Amino acid sequence: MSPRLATTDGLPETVARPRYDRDTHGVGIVHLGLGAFHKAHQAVATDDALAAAGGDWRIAGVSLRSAAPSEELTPQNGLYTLIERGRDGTRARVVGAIARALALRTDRQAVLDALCAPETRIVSLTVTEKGYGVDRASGGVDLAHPAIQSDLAAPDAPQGVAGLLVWALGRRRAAGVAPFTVLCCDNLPENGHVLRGLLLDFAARAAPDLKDFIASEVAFPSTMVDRITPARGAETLALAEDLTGRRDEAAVETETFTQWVIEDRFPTGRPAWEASGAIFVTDVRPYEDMKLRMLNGAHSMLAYSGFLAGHAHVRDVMRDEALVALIRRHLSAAAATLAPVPGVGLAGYAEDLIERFANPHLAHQTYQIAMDGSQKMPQRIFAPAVEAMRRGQSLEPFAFAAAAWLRYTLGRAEDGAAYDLRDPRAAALATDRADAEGIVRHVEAIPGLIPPELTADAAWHGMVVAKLSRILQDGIRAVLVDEAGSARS
Ligand code: CS2
Repeated sequence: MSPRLATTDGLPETVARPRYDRDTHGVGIVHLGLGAFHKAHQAVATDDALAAAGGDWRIAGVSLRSAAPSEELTPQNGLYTLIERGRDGTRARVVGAIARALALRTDRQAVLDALCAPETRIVSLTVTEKGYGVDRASGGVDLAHPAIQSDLAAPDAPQGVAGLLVWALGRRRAAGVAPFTVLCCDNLPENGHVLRGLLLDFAARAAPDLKDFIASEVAFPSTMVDRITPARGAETLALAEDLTGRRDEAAVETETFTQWVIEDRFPTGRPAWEASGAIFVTDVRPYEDMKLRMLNGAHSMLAYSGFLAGHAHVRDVMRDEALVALIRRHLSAAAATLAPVPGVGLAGYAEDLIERFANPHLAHQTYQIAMDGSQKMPQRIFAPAVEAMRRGQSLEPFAFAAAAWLRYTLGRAEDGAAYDLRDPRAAALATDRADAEGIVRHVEAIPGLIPPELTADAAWHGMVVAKLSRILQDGIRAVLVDEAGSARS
């Protein structure tokens, strides 16, 4: 059996490794949400920045729920293998940016100390859309969210994002330590703004004297983050061992493409992420909308319809002609809702997405993307549908995506096999109604999910009902073929 990865000594020449002396760089970032996406994206950019420009910018990674990430990384001194898989081959790289890996459950004091440390100048986050506890309708806290409930009840024993950040900002202020910059890296539109709104509302309820301080002193730059990162499987670990000759419990695999657009507002400094290709701009919104509506919108559409049609992976979807036609239709409809994106040609962006989705080496599950639809559909499908309506453009592609999602929320495949919806609003989505009209009306009545512009529009409603009704009656395959036919004509 190969030795476990714990140092870069003796790695094969073909494996890239940190081009800096890890021990001479201190920690400057606490990252909340130590999952595959962070390890494939921001930690890699930080590794590049450290090599190019140095600085005390290594990362203390924290997982808020599971202890597994820290159990995997700690025996490896924070090192892990990043496997980048493109059409032209597979590369392995050992990343050194993570200095410490902690779990809130088991290393609570160390996490709190790291959040309060004067050396911590940035707290970044990838906790998924549902992790924040934002009420999207009000922009404030979601009082039904378990972490918000527990943090409001016991603000001095914080468990969730809002509680931890507000508590730490309060402690820093009391100790005369400058606040950290808060960098949200999840797929939410205006993600910095959303997180700011959440913290202000949380502070108003739990620590009112901090509200104005947070409003005026803490920076929340927005970012658009992009790298397709499948959930890790046993094959990932086997491949890492093959490529490096080391066992690595923390290996991740991802595509070769990576993109990061960041609003340049870091009063407490930042790593030289531009060394890794990050673009700094004053307004991220056009890039975020492009990515959320085109990449993520097409992803959600293909995940629901592809899963129902029996495709386990995105690469299988890309071998299904009808679905590819629908992805193209979706991408151009989504592109038509966007404001111009500086420096980006949307037709070329769409072609690149088709290439990326078709990557034969990535086992990216449709079931993974299908997770948490209630948290994803608003920004990916409903917001562009509202914009398309304003512009007098066709709503068909968005109505199809909505119908496929609604069919998926029923929790059973066409052969009757049940699957777990994996959605925090699963209970609200569940209905006894089995007819399309009943299902659509039920979901339209859930507060804060489908925008009123859509629910009030008879044409939209009728289109979704008709498409869902046809899927229920004739099956997804028949509808895919029909929709693709009209997409091509
Ligand atoms: C995907 C994203 O799981 C999903 O919902 O659409 O995780 C997607 O792969 C990333 O945003 C790509 O950057």
